[in-house]
Amino acid sequence: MGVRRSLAALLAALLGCATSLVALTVAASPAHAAPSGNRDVIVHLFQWRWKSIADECRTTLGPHGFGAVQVSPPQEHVVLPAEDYPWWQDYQPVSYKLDQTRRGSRADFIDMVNTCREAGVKIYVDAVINHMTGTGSAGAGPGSAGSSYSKYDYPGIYQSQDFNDCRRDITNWNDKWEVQHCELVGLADLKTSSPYVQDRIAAYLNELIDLGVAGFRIDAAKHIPEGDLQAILSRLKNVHPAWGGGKPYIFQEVIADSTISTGSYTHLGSVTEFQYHRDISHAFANGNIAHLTGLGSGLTPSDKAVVFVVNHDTQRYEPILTHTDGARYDLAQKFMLAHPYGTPKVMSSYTWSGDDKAGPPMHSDGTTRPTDCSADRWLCEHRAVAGMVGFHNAVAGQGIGSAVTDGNGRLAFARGSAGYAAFNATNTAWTRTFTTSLPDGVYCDVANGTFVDGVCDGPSYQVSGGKFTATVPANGAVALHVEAPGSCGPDGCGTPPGGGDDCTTVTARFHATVTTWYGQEVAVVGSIPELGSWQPAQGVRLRTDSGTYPVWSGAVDLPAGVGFEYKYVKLNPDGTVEWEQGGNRIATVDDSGGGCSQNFYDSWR
Ligand code: LAG
Ligand code: CA
Repeated sequence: MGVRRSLAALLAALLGCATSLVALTVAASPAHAAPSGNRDVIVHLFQWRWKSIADECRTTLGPHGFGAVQVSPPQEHVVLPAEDYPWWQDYQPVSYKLDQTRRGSRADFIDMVNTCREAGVKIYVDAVINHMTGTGSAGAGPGSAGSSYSKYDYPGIYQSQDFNDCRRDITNWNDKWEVQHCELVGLADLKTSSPYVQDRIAAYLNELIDLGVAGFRIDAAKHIPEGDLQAILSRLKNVHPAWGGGKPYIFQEVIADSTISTGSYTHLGSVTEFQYHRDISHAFANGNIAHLTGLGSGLTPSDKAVVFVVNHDTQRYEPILTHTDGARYDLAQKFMLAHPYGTPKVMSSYTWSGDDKAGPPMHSDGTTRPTDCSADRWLCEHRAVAGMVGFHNAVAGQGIGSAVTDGNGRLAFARGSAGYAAFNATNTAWTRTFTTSLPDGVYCDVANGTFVDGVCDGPSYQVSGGKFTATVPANGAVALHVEAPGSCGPDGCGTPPGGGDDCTTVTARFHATVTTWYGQEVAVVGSIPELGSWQPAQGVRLRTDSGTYPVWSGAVDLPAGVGFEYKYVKLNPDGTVEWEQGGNRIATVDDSGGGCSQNFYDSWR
């Protein structure tokens, strides 16, 4: 526990002090049009089961034009029941067997790769190749696929001579040799300079390539000397012909500091640009976005930068802007997809309360439950920004132009004549006439809806003489592009979200973290009839179970555009009711969850 804290502290210190750190007209599109563009957007389906990822590729990622999924590490990992099966089991490899992880079997993995490929979506594997297991898990029993092991001894793969001699934690982070040859949070550090170790790692990655994997995130890349990593990568095969048949896409996790820069690794592939994460997160958290046209300038060259608002580590150890920030966070992810710098990586998370080591929704044996975006603790926040992936793809190669701002918190810009997007990081709506280079026509607003198979599920706007007038919602956006035509109905077009677009009814999903004692129930009750008109017995009952507790969830259909107030209540078996403290929670029914849905993430107060 102390060691884990020190990783958090280290990350915090590093993050804190790092200095270096087309269609031409809007005529109807062809039937079942695959979204165009080069499809480079990555979504990190953190901790998802292989089968759930396959389903998501088919139903959502492919149709919306996502390019790739970053999947959690697929190799055999430690299993730690005494720690309640933390998510970070994955980052302690026991062997390179794919046979069984908490996310499914080897057959499930293969099926996922194939299903996603058929949907036009690549799989990028998180490759944990700097180290094996740590001290804390020594003697903890077999790995997830049944292999026995102890620290520095992994039968049939690695023995003591395959690890670096510095068998202690990294302490001096200003000493590059130490950062690369000593132990990251006590994890047995592989002697990556050894040809045998290089061959072994390359064999693992090549097996994945043979199965159809198209790229790799290199975990802890800066802890592997550049030359060693180059030797490993030079051994890799070409990828599946469906992906062009060239070398796999490589992006290296490098948290740059004054000792090791991203530039030391860019000759080997792309790198994660943590300074972008800090810049965009602070800007949206502070409502200070007017300067963001220049986001990324001075950082890693755009074609080598993988960019993100948040990742699975920063959302825990150094949160700036995360899912707990609601609309602003979704807005930042939408902005990332509208802006030209870098290759965007969208986060898809699950919630936890208390200890940040908490694993995903799981069964009692520590294996992961299938994803259900309307239940458990799965957030699926990538779905809320899915429409913007089409924008990103349609405007590829076009620079930023015609930028306008209104104070610090509002910014709109064109992407050539292919798209136009407006962002409002303030708490009041922004109504304005925008001047674009878009051809005249009617466009689908993909910031508040989606455009799939020729169908616009969102508001539409009429551009004439290059101009359109819109009300950009508080903490919201409007985004139009040439590959997503809209339609204007008898009520006109440009209706703000939730106010009368395709959704007349919105499925409101409540996810509340509430600690209860056995026998207590939880309900949401509010000012409108659907929420019981403030009568606890008529409210919407939420449910939980051992895998999801203390998160209680439930859904109810609400009329779009209606404002309401609500609170959570605990219902005692004797009929008495315990109300939340403080004022009422205030909300408006909109379809910000995508597909005529809306999510509420709350904690009992
Ligand atoms: C990474 N990138 O470089 C991952 O993004 C990050 O999530 C990994 O740390 C880290 N490098 C190692 O692959 C995660 C957790 C750590 C966890 C580690 C190994 O953030 O907390 O450490 O995975 O499971 C855990 C304990 C430590 C303990 C260590 C070894 O928290 O206290 O020392 O295991 O037993
Ligand atoms: Ca190392």
